[in-house]
Amino acid sequence: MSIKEVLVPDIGSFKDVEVIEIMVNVGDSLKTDDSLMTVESDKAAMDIPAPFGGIVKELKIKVGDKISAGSLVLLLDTTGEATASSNAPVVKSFTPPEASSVAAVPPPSHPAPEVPAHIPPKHRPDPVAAHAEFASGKPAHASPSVRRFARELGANLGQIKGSGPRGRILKEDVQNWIKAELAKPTGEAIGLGFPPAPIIDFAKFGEVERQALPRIKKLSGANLHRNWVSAPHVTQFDEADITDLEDFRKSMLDEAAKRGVKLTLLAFLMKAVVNALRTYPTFNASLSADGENLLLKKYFHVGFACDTPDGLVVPVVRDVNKKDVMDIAKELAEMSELARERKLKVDAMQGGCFTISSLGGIGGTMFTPIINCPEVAILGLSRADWKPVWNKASKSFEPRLMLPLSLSYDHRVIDGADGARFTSHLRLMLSDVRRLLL
Ligand code: CAO
Repeated sequence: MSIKEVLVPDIGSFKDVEVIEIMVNVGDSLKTDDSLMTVESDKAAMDIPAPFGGIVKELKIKVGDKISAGSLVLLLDTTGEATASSNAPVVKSFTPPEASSVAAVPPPSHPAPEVPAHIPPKHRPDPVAAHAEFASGKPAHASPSVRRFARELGANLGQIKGSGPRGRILKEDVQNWIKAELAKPTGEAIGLGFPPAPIIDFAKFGEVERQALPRIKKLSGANLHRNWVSAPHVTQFDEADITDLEDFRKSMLDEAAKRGVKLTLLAFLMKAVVNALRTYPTFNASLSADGENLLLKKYFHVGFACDTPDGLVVPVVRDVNKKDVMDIAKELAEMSELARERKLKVDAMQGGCFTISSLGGIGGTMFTPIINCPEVAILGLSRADWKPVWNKASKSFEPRLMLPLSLSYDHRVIDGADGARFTSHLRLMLSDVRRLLL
C-alpha cells in the first residue's frame, strides 16, 4: 500500500480560510483534479482539487476548520495510480457572501483572486453561467462545486434561495429547485420564461366543486401543451363541395349496412387525405430530433381523434392506402368502440403519420386543431352545411353542401403556399368522388 499525504497547495494570499464543504468521504476513489473541498475567504470561494488519484483513507479536516497552504487535508492510497500532479487550488468565481450591495447584469467587477495559469480549463470561471446567475440582480452565494452542479443541470443560481450559513446555496437547494421546476404545470417548467399562473382561491367568489382530471386528460393535456408551444402552428381554412360525395355515400348506406358497416364521411376523408399525402410528401413526415433533417414516411397510417368519456384518444388506422372505404369505415367504428370502452391497445395508437379530427357530427364552423407531434399536420373537419355557391356556367347560385376544412401545419416544415395547395387538393378530391378511386 502506498499512502500519500494531500496538503493544501499554494493558494496565494489566502490564509486561515474556512472549509465550507467537503466533497469526499473515506473509501471514495478519486481522479486527479476531482474536487476535494471548498474553502471560503471573505472575498471568494474556491475548490481544492485532488493533486493525484487514489482511494481516500482518512480525512484530516472537517467543515468549519481554518486552513492555509501546507495544511494536511487527507491521506490517499495511491497504490496502482499514475500520480500525475496538477496541485492547483481552483479559484472558480467571485462569490461575495454579502450579496446585497452588488448591482444587476453584468456581473460586478470586484477584483477576483488571481487564477493561477495552470488551473485546468474545466475549473475556470464560466462567464455565461455568471450572467444567468446575476440576471436576477444579485449574485448567488455558492461554492464552485455547487455552481458546477447547477450549471450541469441548467439551474439558474440567481433564482435559488440558499439554506446554508449566510444564505449559501447548497447542493440540496439546487436539487429542490429542479424538483420544484419540474413539478410546475406552466411553460416555466420547460424554460419558456412564462410568469407563473396566479393561484386564486375561487371559493372567495362562490361555490366551487373540485373534480380530479381523468388520467387520459392529464396525459393528453401535457402532450397537447407541449405540441402547441413547440411547433409553430398555422391553420389554413377551406371549404370542400361534398354534395355529390354525400349523395354517393347515402346511396351506399344500405349496401354497407348489409355488410355490417356504418359508412361515414370520415372514411372517405381518410382516402382523400392519403391521396393528398402522396402528392405532398412533406405532410407525411417528421422532423429529426436534432431538427436538421426531414424524415419522409413511405407508409400511410392515419390517426383520428376520438372523443371518449375519459378524454381524447387517437386510434391509428394502418395502411389506409391499401384499404377500401368500406374496410376503413368498419375499422373506424371498431376502433372508436374499443377506445370508448377503454380497450384500445397502446400500439393501436402509435405510428400515425397524420391525424384527422372530426367535429362534424357535433357542430361548429371552423376550429384550429393542435398538431399531434411529431406529425407535422392535422386536418380538422367541421359540420357540413348547405350554402349558395355561384355556378359560372349557369350564372346562378346553387345550393351545395360545403364541408369546412381546418388544416393546421408545422410552419418549420411546411410553407403557407403548400398548406393552401394541400387543402385545394382535398377540395378537388372531395368534390369528385371518382378521383378517390384513382
Ligand atoms: N358534417 C355534417 N354531419 C356530419 C359530419 C360533418 N362533417 N361528420 C359526421 N356527421 C354526421 C354523421 O353523418 C352522423 O350522422 P347520422 O348519425 O345521421 O348518420 C353523425 O354526424 C355522427 O357521426 P359519428 O360521430 O358517429 O361518426 P364520424 O365518423 O363522423 O366520427 C368520430 C367518428 C370517432 C371521429 C367521432 O365520433 C368523434 O369522436 N368525434 C370527436 C372528435 C374530437 O373530439 N375532436 C376534437 C379533437 S381536438 O380537441
